[in-house]
Amino acid sequence: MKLENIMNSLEQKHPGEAEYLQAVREVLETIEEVVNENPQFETAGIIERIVEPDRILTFKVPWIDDQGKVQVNLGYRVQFNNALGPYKGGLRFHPSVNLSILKFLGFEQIFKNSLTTLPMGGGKGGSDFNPKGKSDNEIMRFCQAFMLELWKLIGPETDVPAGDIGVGGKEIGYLYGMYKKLARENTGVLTGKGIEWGGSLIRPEATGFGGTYFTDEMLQMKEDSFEGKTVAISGFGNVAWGVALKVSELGGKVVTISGPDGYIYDEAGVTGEKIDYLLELRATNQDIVEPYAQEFPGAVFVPGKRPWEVKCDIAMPCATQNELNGEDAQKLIDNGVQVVSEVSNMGCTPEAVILFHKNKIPFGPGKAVNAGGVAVSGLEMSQNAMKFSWSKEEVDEKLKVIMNLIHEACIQHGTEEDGYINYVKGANIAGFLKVANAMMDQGVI
Ligand code: 2IT
Repeated sequence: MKLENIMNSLEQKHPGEAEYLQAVREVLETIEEVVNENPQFETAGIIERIVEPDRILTFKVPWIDDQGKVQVNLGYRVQFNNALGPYKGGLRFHPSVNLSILKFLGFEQIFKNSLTTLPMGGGKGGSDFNPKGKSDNEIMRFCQAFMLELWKLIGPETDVPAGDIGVGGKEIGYLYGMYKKLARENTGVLTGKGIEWGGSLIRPEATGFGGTYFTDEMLQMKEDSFEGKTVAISGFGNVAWGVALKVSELGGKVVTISGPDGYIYDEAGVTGEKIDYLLELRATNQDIVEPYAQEFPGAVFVPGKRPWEVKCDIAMPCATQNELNGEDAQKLIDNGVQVVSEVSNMGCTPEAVILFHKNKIPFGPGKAVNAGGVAVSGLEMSQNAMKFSWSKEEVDEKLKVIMNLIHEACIQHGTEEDGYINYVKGANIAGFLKVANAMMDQGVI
């Protein structure tokens, strides 16, 4: 495979789609070896086919705000690859949303979903709608207007969206209500539903819990554990909340959370009622963490900065893409970080990842570390299909097994000659091989 040729042609076709090109380059660089070992992939054009989405759907979303003014947002669904199952992936509502970001997320989702071992293809969608400062009624009207277009494109055996940044249980409720009304059926067309109406237990916590289980496996490889460890995390929403809960259960101490306004340093640890408070913060649609410092004296608010300057044993970015750069990575390394695991999608820049690898610091990439979220979405689909629900313990046990399998796959494909585990390489190869083989089996479609 001529990696550079494929990248050059993609750059020409999609100029300026920085996040998408970054995600593709990272995968292609690490799978080059296995592609060269399997010449049938080249003949079948597997790489050229896997890097382009099957289709991209865009639509206009007009809705009426509380002042009676009509607002217009853009809506998207990127159906990337369905070799392993229905397109599956979240919806992101954030003003930064554009095609490059949704294509990077959809592309990552293919390999992540493959790693879960469950039958799910890859997709992603969303809108540039900004939930910040919106009333519940505005959010409901927006979700309904968004679904008025989206419902024709999705279905329980076709494409199953879920949440992502800006889309939690509340938004899924409004989206599902409108889908059900239009399609006249009660099916598992979205995951992350409420527990009383088809949702899976543990789904809200799953990304954070799964990420913590995976990080625990990484620590076990060093004959270590979370016990007594100081953990820096970013974000304060759906993902950070689950991480804070599980890390403290496993004996670690989370000392930071963050928002776009800055970060909180809480030396006493984000535990107990403070974790519940994170959910209250998220529910305000304000996207700020400063109030945490007023609520809990002893916690310090550091405006306009990221938490990676804090001395910690473990760093777990939980917010968004490229939130930890080369400079941040160097600070973490200088401060003695032992393990870094991305719970956000592509949370670290390529420069940061190179530094972790160079310094032989175990680094878990998002598509492996955060796969627990979509894995439990897959389990929600199974429960919906069976019209049955598993207990919290059953779902949690299945989640643990899946995270362990993903970790094993990373070891199998990512262990280097000196014993260092390159989790990026391991996850990409393991995720890619299944999809590529399925595409081979299914012909040129
Ligand atoms: O990035 C992700 O894996 C998600 N936002 C969850 C996707 C899902 O379908 O549960």
